[in-house]
Formats: sequence, C-alpha cells, structure tokens
Amino acid sequence: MIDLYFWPTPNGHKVTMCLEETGLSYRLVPIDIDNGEQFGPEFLAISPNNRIPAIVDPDPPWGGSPASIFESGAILLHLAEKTGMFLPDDPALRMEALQWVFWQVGGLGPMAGQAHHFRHYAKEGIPYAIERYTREVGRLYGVLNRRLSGRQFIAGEYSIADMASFPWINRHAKQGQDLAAFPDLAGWFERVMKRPATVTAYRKGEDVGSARRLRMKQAVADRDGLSPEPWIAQSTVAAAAPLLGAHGNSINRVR
Ligand SMILES: N[C@@H](CCC(=O)N[C@@H](CS)C(=O)NCC(=O)O)C(=O)O
Repeated sequence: MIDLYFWPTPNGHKVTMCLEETGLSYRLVPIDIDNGEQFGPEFLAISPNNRIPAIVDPDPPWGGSPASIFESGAILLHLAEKTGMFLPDDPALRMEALQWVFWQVGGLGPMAGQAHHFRHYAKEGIPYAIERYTREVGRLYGVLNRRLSGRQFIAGEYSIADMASFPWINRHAKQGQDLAAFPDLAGWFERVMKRPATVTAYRKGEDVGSARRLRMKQAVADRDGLSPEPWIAQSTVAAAAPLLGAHGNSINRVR
C-alpha cells in the first residue's frame, strides 16, 4: 500500500486525484503544514524540500526497497508509469502531456501560490505584489483556455496533465479569477470536477484536514482552559496535544 504524505492543499489533491483514478491502494498520512509538521525529521527524510506531497511506494517498478518520492509532478509521473494509465503511449502525445505537467509545476502552481499568499496571507497588503501575481495568473489561465479550445482535456485523453492543473484552477476565486472570462477552461473545469474519482479524492482529503483541525482546536481550548467542544472525542484531543507549539506557523507557506 502506498503511503501519501498529505495535507488538503492543491498540490496534495493532485495526488489523491491520481490515486483514486488509478485504483491503487493507498493510505493518507496527514502532515499538518499549518502547524509545522513538515519540518519534522521523519518527514524530512522522505521529502527533502519539507513540502507535501510525498509518497512512499513499497513496491516500485524497479524492484528493491521501498521508494520515497517527492515533488507532485514526479509523483504523478511515477503513478502513471507504474500503472500504464493517464499518459498517452504515443511518444509525441506523451511529450505533449508532459509539457503541460511541467508548465503546471513550474508556472501555474508557483504563480497561483504567490497570488494566494499576497492576496490572503501576507502580513501587510502590497498592491504591487497583488497586482503582479493576479495578472500573471490571469495570463496563465488564458494560456490554458487557448489550449483547451476544441479539446476535452489538456492532452487529448484525460491525463496527469489535467490532474496537475485542476486543483489550482479549483481555487480560482482565491486567485481573483473569474472562470466566465475563460469559457473553454470553464467547460474543462466542470468535466474534471464531475469525475467520480475527483469527488472521492476531495472528500477524503477534506476529511483529513477537518478532523485534524477540530482536534487542534479542541486541544488549544483545553490548554487555555476554555469550554470543551463536546462533539470531539477526548481521546483524539489527547492525541493532538503533543503537536501544539512544535514549530509554529510558517509565514512563507505556499498552498
Ligand atoms: N513544487 C512542489 C510544491 C509543493 C508545495 O509547495 N507544497 C505546499 C502545500 S501546497 C507545502 O507543503 N507547503 C508547506 C510550507 O510552505 O512550509 C510540488 O509540486 O510538490
């Protein structure tokens, strides 16, 4: 069974989407990036960049001992190669799909992440940065919109290129984008959103985040002597308590 080190963020959702589509069995290992768990030494051994997602595949196609893999694009490629699914066999089409995976991890993801940061998390509002990243994300949406003109999916058949981009486009409002301005992108967005694997992936992912957030909230309330929240089992509160104050929040966090 594959272990996915996960938090419900766009880069995390890419991998649950792919795992659900392929039918591989997997287990979610929560890494709460809002509370610094990405900086723990055990996770660093798996993900040298201290970021989710990362996987441990106990049975890599090349044999030998379990393989840890970080970077969402590399993980998607690994899962596609392992299963022979979601990457075209034809070499020219395969290269088309890969170009769009690289476009996402090198362009759309980082720019949208900066837009999230400056629009919602920066300690002070910096109009230049907000304008710069919102405009650049809008330009990238235009690029994807053109690519999708006359196509159902980014590389013809549904592929890891679609799984890479969807979770970022899913946060369009947070990036100050209106999908109505990008009709072909909007049509694609609806098609991907309705896939059963997408629905399941998001449900499982959000469950992880909300369960952990509730435990943390209760643990803080307990520590500070506030009234307990009765719907949370006390055993789960105890399990969350050691996490408190471990690392604090990361100001530069990208999600
Ligand atoms: N290039 C990386 C980016 C991964 C990334 O930025 N992950 C975010 C969540 S979406 C994270 O772990 N942030 C933690 C932090 O900033 O400390 C990938 O595609 O996997």
